[in-house]
Amino acid sequence: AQQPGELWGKNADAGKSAKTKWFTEAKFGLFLHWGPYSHFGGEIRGKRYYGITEWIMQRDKTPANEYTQLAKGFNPSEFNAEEWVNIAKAAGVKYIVITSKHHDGFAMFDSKYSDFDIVEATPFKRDPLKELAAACKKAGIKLGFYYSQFQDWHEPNGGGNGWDFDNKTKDYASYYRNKSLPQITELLSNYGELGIIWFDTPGNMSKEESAEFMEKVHRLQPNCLVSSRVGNGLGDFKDFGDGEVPPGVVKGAWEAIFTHNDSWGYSSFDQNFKSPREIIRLLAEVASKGGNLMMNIGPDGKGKIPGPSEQYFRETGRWLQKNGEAIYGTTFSPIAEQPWGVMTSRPGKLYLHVLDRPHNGKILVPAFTGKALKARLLDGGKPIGFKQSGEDVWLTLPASLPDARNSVIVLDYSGALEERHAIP
Ligand code: H79
Repeated sequence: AQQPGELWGKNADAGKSAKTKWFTEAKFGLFLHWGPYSHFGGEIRGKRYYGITEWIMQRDKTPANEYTQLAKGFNPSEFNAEEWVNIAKAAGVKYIVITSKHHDGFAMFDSKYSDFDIVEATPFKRDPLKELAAACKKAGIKLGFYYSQFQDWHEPNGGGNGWDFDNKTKDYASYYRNKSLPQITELLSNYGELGIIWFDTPGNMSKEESAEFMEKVHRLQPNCLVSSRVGNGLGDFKDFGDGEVPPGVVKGAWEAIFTHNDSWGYSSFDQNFKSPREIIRLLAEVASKGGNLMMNIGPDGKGKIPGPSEQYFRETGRWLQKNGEAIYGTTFSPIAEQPWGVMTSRPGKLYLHVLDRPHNGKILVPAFTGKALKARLLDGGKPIGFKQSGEDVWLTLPASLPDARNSVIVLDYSGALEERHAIP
């Protein structure tokens, strides 16, 4: 298990290299899961599946040829890339990662290496990834592609499908050679500059195979980052488990991934969307530990972003408009989490994210080895009274804070803050 303050992996470069700089500064990303499963929305062959809908084929044990037939109903005629990117921009995300091929094996782009793609296998005909790439470029948002490199339930030699095909006799190498690696080449050749190839579930890949995928990406686009789920300890940044935040500070380039409700793909009956309050506080927590939050939305089968997702992401963006200085480009808190909230930092500044105002309005920053110079509310600039004695800084909050979800105080200081991730 990761220890507080520990550096992730041998390949992490502490986020300081030119290559990962944009990523470690970005702090907030948008994940998009979109494919034929979005059209099914949790229901296939007359049966409902609660939980993660992008797994519906596996949960239903739908035969590959039948899934292919049903996928023809996927026709996202209302898709508008600029509309999605507008929402992303308003939400304040700095990058978007979208499924180019999930475990069902369906390519959301025009592929020469499989006819199970959106252009050939559906009435939609357009290449949505082309349109999204153009809209992202225009808006200055980095784009990444999720690609399921091992699992492919459509292919006899792809990983995961044991209901149609025999897992024991599969020739995985031929699947990598004939589909997975060629499609990676297409993605890196036809969609401009990419920020990330986001691999997932490496399954039984060997270290050599994981390395081959990583090298392929870097050969085609040296600046493109690779997620740690390429497998076998490789990758340019670390992803924790789905919906997992590490217990303490982690140094290096990393990401926590969450989905807005309880499914990655669109579900017609999952309304358990995280409120703006939950997103804003999670973002602060993850930033205080030194990472990015990539939060997922599942657009529906018509190509629309669900109303609550749009609304709650836009509201998160309104908070970031006022408080972004305490998130973007910051690094982990040198001082452990406190009863009232968490901290982020940059040279000379400590940002106190007040998540829970104590009734008497007094908050303590302990183990403070610098000299406190000035304190003010980030939103509005109102000065905050403080008193330092030794390593204790006490601040007195006003009776009413600008935002009950998270009000940030900027504490300017001189000197150096020692890292005190565990305070006795
Ligand atoms: O793309 C999203 C997920 O589909 C993918 N990773 C994120 C980013 C993912 N792949 N595997 N898993 C998540 C975990 C799979 C959990 C499972 Fe199950 C438990 C698969 C089979 C048992 C849940 C329950 C899904 C089917 C039954």
